[in-house]
Amino acid sequence: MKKLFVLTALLSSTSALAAMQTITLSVPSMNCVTCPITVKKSLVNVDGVEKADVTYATKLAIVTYDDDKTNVEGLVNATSNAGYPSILKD
Ligand SMILES: [Cu+2]
Repeated sequence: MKKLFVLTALLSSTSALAAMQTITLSVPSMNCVTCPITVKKSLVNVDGVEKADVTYATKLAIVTYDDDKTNVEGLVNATSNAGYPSILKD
């Protein structure tokens, strides 16, 4: 019985890891060094976002999120609502 419980816990933690996604968004309207702060804040406030690295020099946002909780559209909406429209970079 105990073994079964451990196995179940192991399987559910594996599927939680599998749900993490990392994408790169292009945020062309960032025009100064403080813009990334606003963009990053908008992204990390989205439920499910674990990490957001936003760089002014490249105008890119690299976002790690749980795809059970949000998706690309949710991330794009978050930056757009903060005044910085973004698009998925592939
Ligand atoms: Cu700025």
